[in-house]
Amino acid sequence: MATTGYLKDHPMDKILVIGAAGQLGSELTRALADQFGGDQVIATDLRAAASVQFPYCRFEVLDVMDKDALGALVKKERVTQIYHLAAVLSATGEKNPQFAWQLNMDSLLYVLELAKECGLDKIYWPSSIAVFGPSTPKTHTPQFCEKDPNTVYGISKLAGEGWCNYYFEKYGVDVRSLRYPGLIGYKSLPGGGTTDYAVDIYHKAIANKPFTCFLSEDTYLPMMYMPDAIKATLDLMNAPKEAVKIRSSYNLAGMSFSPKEIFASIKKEVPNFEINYQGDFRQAIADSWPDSIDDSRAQADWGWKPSYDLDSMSKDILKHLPAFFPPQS
Ligand code: AKB
Repeated sequence: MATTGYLKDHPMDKILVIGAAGQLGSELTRALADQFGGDQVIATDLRAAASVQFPYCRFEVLDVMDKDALGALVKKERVTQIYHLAAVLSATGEKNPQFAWQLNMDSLLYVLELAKECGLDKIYWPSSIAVFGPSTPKTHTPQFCEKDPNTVYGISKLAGEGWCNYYFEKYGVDVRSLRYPGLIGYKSLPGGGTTDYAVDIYHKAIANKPFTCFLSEDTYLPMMYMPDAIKATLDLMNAPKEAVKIRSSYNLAGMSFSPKEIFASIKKEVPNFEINYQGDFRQAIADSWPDSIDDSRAQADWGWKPSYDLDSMSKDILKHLPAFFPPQS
């Protein structure tokens, strides 16, 4: 129930998801519709064609860079919570840094301003392990440590964390955030990240085709299976306000593995599977990120605990993926 601002007397939560058709959005929107009811959730995306993905909730076309359209929609619908998921990710961001900065930063500031102006109940905004950089401790990376991101995506996420904390401290905006590791799911495709290989590899495995990996075999990265990421997001958003003690963004860990290890895990289920390695510019990005994350603050503050490890994830994905993405011959 909305409790603040112009929404004081609003009897129901109304959730706006920006960038709902993306990898995280398409699964999180479903979970939000399950929690709040489909009529209370508005999925939005740039493309009208994305509406077919949301038969279970409402859908509106929205360009988050259109500040006036965003404000008008929030006010007309008496939105109480915004999940702002639209972003240009690490690999795509390096191809057009100016655009990545503009989209990632301007859209966040529009949402935070709107939250302040309208007294919205809660805002969710994802951060990433990309906030870390070459000077960051590489293993069990702590919550608070040196951060010198060297991608425009990482720079924008680090600046965004600062803005979230600022709007909380200065204006009391209840904004919550997680530093996601690489997210791996079977229901949707990733778009332009450095960790995308760990999704693509399963598609090749079910198609019985060899996989060419753009990272070297011993490149460890923090990763998480999508059901864990959805659970973490809802746990954080449903936690009492006082429990959320970090208002920049929480470290979050699921598992950590290398291409060699995910290949071995898949090979247990698909014995003929083959891999080869052909590095590209994403290797340097991966090398600047941590191998593994210390998420003890998330555990202590709001009880975070992941459920999946590499083998249980592989089994689950290989079982369900063909129904979502039939293998191409
Ligand atoms: C990326 O690889 O850019 C993302 C991320 C780790 O935030 N998946």
